[in-house]
Amino acid sequence: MDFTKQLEELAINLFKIDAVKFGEFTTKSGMKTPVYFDLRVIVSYPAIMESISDLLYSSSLISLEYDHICGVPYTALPIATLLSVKAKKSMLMRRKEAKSYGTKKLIEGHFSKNQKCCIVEDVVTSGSSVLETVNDLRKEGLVVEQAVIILDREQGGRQNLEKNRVKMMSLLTMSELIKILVDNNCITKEIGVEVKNYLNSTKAPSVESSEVSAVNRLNMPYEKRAGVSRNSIAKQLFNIMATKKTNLCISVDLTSSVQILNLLEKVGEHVCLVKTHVDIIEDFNSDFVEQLKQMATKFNFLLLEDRKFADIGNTVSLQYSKGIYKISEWADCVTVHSLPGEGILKALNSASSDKSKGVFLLAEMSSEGNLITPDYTKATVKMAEKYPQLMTGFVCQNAATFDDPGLIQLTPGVQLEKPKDNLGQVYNTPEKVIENGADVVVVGRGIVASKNPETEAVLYKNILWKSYSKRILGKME
Ligand code: S5P
Repeated sequence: MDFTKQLEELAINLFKIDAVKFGEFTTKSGMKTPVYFDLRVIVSYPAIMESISDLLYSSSLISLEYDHICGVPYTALPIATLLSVKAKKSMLMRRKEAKSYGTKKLIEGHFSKNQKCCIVEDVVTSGSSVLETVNDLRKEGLVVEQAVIILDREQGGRQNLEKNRVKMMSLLTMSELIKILVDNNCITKEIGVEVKNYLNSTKAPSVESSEVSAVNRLNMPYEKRAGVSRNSIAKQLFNIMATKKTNLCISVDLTSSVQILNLLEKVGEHVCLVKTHVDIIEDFNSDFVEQLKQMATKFNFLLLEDRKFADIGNTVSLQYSKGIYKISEWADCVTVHSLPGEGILKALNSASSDKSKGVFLLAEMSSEGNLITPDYTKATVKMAEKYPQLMTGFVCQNAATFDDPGLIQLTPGVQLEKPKDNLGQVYNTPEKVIENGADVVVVGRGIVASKNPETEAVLYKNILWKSYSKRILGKME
């Protein structure tokens, strides 16, 4: 039988065995619904179990790369078992509660860190149950990026999973199921329309978005994240953002110290971080550094020298503390490329300095055609794991780059005016970068080159803060 025919037969059979019912029901979370699923009954029908596992296997699992399969307890467990046997891949089982006796394991089965695990689930509404399982597996060091499910209720689950870097493949969406049932006279057209209207108007209940937030740095407020940071600069920066209500970093790419100080006098109160390229300043001197530091204290912002170190450890430790800039003496944090390997972090970590220090590692770049690959990004994040006290965060463009809520995503390439410059820079809007996981947003020419930098800084600050406030409530679309 061909795939479409088999899927159609499955949909009709699910209706026949009352695994899908129509009427007026109230869900666990108190939501009224004209359609209800109870896939627990499928265990009584071996032919349906077989058909579901055949279809899931041939439509998705066969094309995926993974080491283990893990079902979301409990309804999906028998399906996960069948799939594990069919695919000849080992299965993992997640306990809902850790055992109170013996080994306090949450995950049963043999596995090693960095192995890939594919999730199996029956029905997805908000995605929160899948995410609970994903979270426990990730805590054990497993890589979880795929979920195969029987039915997508199309109420926000797919988006919630995507936000958490899990790609969902479903056998049926609710609309497809309804179409099959109407076409085969199992339900009337009217019921079909009623269910469609319901789907269009009802999102997953809010209780589920708070469950989602438990596993997502994007929904955690800055003040909470300060509490889990292991780098003192990240802690300070999170606290400054929460206090000043701004996540704007200004990139003062100007070539005269007077221009920089004048600009900061105007925008200082609106930013949490000031990013410099001191090697472009023509009259750099120690007096400028003193005034910069005073301004940082006066307006309560931190200083990031965007040096983008990229040499062997020994050279970098000299570039960091010697020469005319003596960066280590005044910069709270610096940007660093991972390209040369771990030695660069080792060097900065052991560089003696009287003050706290932090590193933003470049995991991605905003410029067109840059040579960074997804593997490079992953390896960069991995490299940072050994230096938790040094790491302030990553310079990157995507939320999927890292999970640790104690680290900061610094995102440049932001402007309201235009989509790019003529030298390869690519711009996103402030709303977009916050949606993509930015915690601190770098704006340079968008403010610096405008007629009225202060007005412009306030504009960026307000849009960014509004977008962040929405994000922590889990309301980003
Ligand atoms: O990928 C990157 C990384 C950085 S740190 N893309 C960037 O644009 N930057 C820096 O951010 C860049 O060096 C510049 O100082 C700033 C962006 O400036 P704008 O004028 O294009 O907003």
